Amino acid sequence: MNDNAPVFEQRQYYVNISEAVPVGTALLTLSATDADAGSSAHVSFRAEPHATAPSDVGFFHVDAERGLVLIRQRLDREQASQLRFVVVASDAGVPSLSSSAIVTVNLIDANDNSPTFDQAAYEASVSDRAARGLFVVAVQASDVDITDRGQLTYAVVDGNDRQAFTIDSQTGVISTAHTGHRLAANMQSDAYMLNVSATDGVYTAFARVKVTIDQSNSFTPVFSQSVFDADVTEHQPAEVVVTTVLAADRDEGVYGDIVYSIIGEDADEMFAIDSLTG
Ligand SMILES: [Ca+2]
Ligand SMILES: [Ca+2]
Ligand SMILES: [Ca+2]
Ligand SMILES: [Ca+2]
Repeated sequence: MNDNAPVFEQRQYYVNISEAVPVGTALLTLSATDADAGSSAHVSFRAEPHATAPSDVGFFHVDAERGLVLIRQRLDREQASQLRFVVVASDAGVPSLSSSAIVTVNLIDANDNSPTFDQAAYEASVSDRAARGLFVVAVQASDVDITDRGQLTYAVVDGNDRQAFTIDSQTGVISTAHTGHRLAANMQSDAYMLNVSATDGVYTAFARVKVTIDQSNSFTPVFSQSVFDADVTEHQPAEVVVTTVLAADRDEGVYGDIVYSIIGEDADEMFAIDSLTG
């Protein structure tokens, strides 16, 4: 006579397993006892949805006879960190009696995602008067793997001509390694194009950082002499060279270019100056 339902060894099963395990991995073995005899004590197992997470049961397969629970679908901790389902043990009596237990599976994180930069490209500018160690820009990457949070390492992998900049490997803050004046002098073009990386130790992401050096106008042009003497005889035809004046400007680029002009009543009518050559 079937007057006893199977009894699970545990009412609740808690299992920790890596999200990285392959399909077919054994999760646990269920065990239940039945106090009857014969077919009334023959126990078989199955899985059913848990009311709070009805789709979770699809990740698992239960071997009815052996009570072995296997992983049936790839797990992903980034989708769900905990899975829950019900297991039922039934006997073969007539009528059949059964009991149930709850299985809770905690997924352990594996590093299965690359970091990603918050922006694919960053832009910044620095004055050519900047001091060494000045903040330029902060790049930032994130990683959905919880064990990689706050563990990313940053580096500049390309474009850092003459080690012009440094990056804090922990924070992603880029700052000047030289004075702005040196940076301007070192430049191959009008900007530095840095390629930066963020890695979790296995996967690496990249982003571009364009740093423009703003040329400042620091110096006043200075004439080579404070007074230029020139003699002119009377009745000269027009366009005879009287003298050449020369000035210099220590700025680089357009701020170092000199334009000459004559100021003064009458003088600018009687004399002309080549604005480029003096
Ligand atoms: Ca029974
Ligand atoms: Ca994952
Ligand atoms: Ca990762
Ligand atoms: Ca993960």
